[in-house]
Amino acid sequence: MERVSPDVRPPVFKPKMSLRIAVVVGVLALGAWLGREPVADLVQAQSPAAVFQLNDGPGPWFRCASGSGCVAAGTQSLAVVSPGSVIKFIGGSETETVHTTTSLLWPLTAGGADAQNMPFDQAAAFRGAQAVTLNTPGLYVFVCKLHPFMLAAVIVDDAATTGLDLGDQVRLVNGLTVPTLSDLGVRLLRAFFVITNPQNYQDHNPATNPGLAWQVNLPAVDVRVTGGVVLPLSALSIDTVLGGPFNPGVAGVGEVWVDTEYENTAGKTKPGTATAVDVTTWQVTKKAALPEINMNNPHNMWTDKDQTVIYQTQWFSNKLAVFDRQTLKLLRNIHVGDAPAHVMTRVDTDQVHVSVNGDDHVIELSQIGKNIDRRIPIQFAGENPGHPHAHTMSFDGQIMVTPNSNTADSTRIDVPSGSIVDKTPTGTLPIATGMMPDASKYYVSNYVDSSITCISIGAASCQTAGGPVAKKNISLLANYNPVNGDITGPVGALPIQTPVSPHGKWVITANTLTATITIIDTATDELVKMLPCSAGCHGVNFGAKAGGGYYAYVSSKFSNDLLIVNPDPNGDGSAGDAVIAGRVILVTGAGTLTDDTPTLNRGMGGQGVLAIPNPYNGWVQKLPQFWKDQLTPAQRQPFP
Ligand SMILES: [Cu+2]
Repeated sequence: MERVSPDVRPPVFKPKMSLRIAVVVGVLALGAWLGREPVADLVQAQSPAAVFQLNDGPGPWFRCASGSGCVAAGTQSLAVVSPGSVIKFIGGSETETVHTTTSLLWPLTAGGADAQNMPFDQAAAFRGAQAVTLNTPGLYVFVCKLHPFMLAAVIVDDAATTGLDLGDQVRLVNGLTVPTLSDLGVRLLRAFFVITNPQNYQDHNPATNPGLAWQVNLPAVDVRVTGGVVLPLSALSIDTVLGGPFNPGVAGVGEVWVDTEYENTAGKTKPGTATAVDVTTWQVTKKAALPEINMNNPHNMWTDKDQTVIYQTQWFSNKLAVFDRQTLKLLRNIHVGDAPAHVMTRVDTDQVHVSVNGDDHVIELSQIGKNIDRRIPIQFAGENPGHPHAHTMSFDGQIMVTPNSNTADSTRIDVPSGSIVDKTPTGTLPIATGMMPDASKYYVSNYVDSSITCISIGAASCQTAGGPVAKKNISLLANYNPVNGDITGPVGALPIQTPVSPHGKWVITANTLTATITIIDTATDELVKMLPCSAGCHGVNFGAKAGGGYYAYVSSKFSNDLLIVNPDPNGDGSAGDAVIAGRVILVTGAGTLTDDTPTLNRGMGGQGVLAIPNPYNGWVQKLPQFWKDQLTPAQRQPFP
């Protein structure tokens, strides 16, 4: 069992007797933390006590904008209120798309019941306002089911107790219940303070962070946790050193694009750029901000069969942008529907499929996005919208699968007819999919459950010790004790992208909470490896390695780096020897072609990843000769 390196696994907080001292100056500390208002004013119930403005970020996507409960605490997404307070969420002029304000976790009553009015959710993503009254003291976290890095936290504090009440236990929306004073509770709290403040993101660039320090200072305020223990929240602060850039020993083929979704530039108000790394030199060669369309949160990309354009979703908008891969010239900006998330092509026609995350369908467009050809529903009439996120297409263009984040299931579609063939229940908040190169089975990552659902297409193909089964749940937390933090094997919490390698041997998953990469061997459908990644790792995609084999490229939201994973250094087909082979900083350099000037959060927000040339079975066979010539015979035919 290897240990995760210190830059991704900050010291786990262990309760100590010395901390079990009620701090009599707690109220004063809170006053100092707030720095502006006496506590007495804050605990006055008002209606609403906190108004969260939903916005396109980055950082405080749920920004506490008004109300006596808003506190400045190294985050703008936290409110402290008294019991009986009304909390309001407004999806108005500050965001271009729809969202949900869904309970991620909430406290339990003294009797062990859910806090009143919990869980809070909506049947579909909305524009407009939502409100909820919070009565039970403790910690509440709200999340957008479409964009699950959008977070708001509310502490309902009983003024009669010492320290801000986080509650004895919290329950996650999937039912998992843990003490607030537990490893998982602590990880979630820390993650909240990192995610909601871009100043807490990791800067792996020695040019701007010479000591490669990573410090996250939580407020010096006392909180009351499990068993009435009072401790300073600042005990959970992070102070460590990050890894710097280094190049892999073996070059890649072509280039890799990363959506640096949180990078701000001078020429537009909305965040996000698409960054290209030449993987033969590991230099950042291109960065597209598309200021002429105020490109909004570029999230995921794909390319046409000739590898000439980049299809670029804008996740906080309703449009798909298409730009020239070499010149960055904008070709098209097409309305496709609310919160377009992922994009892939259909290999038999080179048509384009965009998942409409804020709605109930996938949009099919003609080549280069010239026209909208079809609207393909992903659920049956009368059902709640599925809010599909990262769909995957099969090698032959015949099958599409979607993870439906709103309805906890996955849809399989027959693409030529556009009809639903199957719907399979998954875990809570399924967000991404990956498919075998022969379409024998696919994998769905379940964000809140921290699991992967293997689903067979046709004959039972999900492997177990007792033989193949139709469906299998692969827990990413089986080797983790959420209370004491013990890790006894590969672990991943809050998994996101989960592609299958072009030759079908491995499933590689980026796990955003634990900052770990986990690898499943498709021959057993068991976890075989864990590697460290940067804060909020999110995107994974494969690209060809010079001379044969593959790299997996991993992006991280709360960081400015791209990691290069060599899944199989000894070439034996097993990923048990996988290593981090390199790290590239995603900021512009002297030779970078760009259409705008980066200003803030430079290179940050890593999400969608796309390798050129496209190495996947079905697509690789259609590459222009120029690209085929750079691949080995096995790469040109990855799945015999
Ligand atoms: Cu959202």
